[in-house]
Amino acid sequence: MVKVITYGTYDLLHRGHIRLLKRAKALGDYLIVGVTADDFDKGRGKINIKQSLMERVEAVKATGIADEVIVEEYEGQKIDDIRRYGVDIFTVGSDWKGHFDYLNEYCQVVYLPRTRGISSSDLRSEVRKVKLGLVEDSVIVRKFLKECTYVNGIDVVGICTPELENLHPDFKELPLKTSCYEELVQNCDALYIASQPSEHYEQIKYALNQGKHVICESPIAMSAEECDELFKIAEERECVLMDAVKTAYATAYTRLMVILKSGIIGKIVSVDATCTSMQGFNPAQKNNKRKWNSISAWGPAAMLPIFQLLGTNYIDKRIVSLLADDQGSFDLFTKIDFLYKGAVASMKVARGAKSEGELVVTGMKGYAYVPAPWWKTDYFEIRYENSADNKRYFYQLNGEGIRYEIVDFLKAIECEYTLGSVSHEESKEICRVISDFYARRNFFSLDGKERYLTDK
Ligand code: C2G
Repeated sequence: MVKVITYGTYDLLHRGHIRLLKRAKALGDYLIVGVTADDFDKGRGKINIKQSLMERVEAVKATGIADEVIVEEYEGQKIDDIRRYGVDIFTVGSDWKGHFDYLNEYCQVVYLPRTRGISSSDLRSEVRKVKLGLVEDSVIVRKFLKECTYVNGIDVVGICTPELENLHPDFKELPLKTSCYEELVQNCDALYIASQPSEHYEQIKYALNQGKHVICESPIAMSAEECDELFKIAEERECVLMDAVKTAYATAYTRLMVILKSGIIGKIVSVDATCTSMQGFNPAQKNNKRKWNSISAWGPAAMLPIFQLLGTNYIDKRIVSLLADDQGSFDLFTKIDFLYKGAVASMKVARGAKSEGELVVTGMKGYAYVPAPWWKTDYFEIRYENSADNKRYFYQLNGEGIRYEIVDFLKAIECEYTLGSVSHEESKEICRVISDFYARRNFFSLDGKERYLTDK
């Protein structure tokens, strides 16, 4: 019996795939089809696949051409499969010509001519593109714009920023450039908002009421109540409202959360996260007005692992800040301690102070160590008393997580599946902590002059 094997993603199964499968089958007596898992595809740069792995496997099965369907999960699996199943022929479309010649050592390699005029990418882009508007001109928005170019199905149509005359050249090509927010909203289906946190609530509310989807840099509002209200409007209007916290979408971070929840380090007793960056901030300069302060710029990312591992129901917290001036809206440094039933957590954030930006999760059997800068890492370690038991984990990180954040936003808009990386509860608690900072609840000042301490 001649055994043939072929691999593919098979997204939105089309006649090109079916012709390939039929010809592959005709090469022998038994056909094995390897369907590529989402994670493996992500690693090789295929990110916005429309169908889930299950749907794609089912679609291949439904053709009735394959004798056996397997899942391709890791680099190098092809060699393992060829040996394991005693495969005689490996085949794939001619778009891969030469790429798999190394398999000749194990079996015969056949490249079949690719069917012209059809592809999953064409089918994907036939789905109407989402017209996206950007709010504010800043470093993160420029990164977001760049990442949009890697994602199918999104079309950036314009930008709104108060200082149009100083617009960064990266945005010059956009069709619409305006300082009128309403005009931008009118001309798009969805918005990416990265304006000042104090502007988020009004801007999001307006956009949602116009039936537009919103992804907004966290915090999405300045109080838990406002945050709740926005999610309610989004639900009523059937619009997507999502926090943009890129770390929440970084593969290493999401894997770390899952691994820790599986109990690999035992019961978690402490989560300690530090994020500092002095880039783009000069304390001597007086025009830091439109600059995000430490708690807004870094607070959401630092709170994320705390809330995702220990929940949002802490018993108490203490906020300690070093403020830049008498009005006290700009914190150069902030440290927050959270007290939970059976655990503690702390976060340190700073734009006017420097520290090691690491994440450490303490467990009763071992600990997780994520080196700086942990919020955009591709690597972490699980460590134990006996270092021989230590494990290292590596993952591919594309676009600091922003690329996957955009894919997730699009999936949410199309009502398919989403990763749901930041829950409403987490989003709301982030807003609450930040509002407590401004209201000086549970607050100490480090300047030695003020002492605020009120009940939570
Ligand atoms: N194909 C084809 N004609 C088309 C489109 C695709 O013959 N018009 C073939 C491809 O060459 C491939 C198979 O159909 O052999 C599946 O295509 P994809 O789902 O696009 O998978 P691909 O990314 O090519 O994965 O590691 C190699 C792979 O797993 C192949």
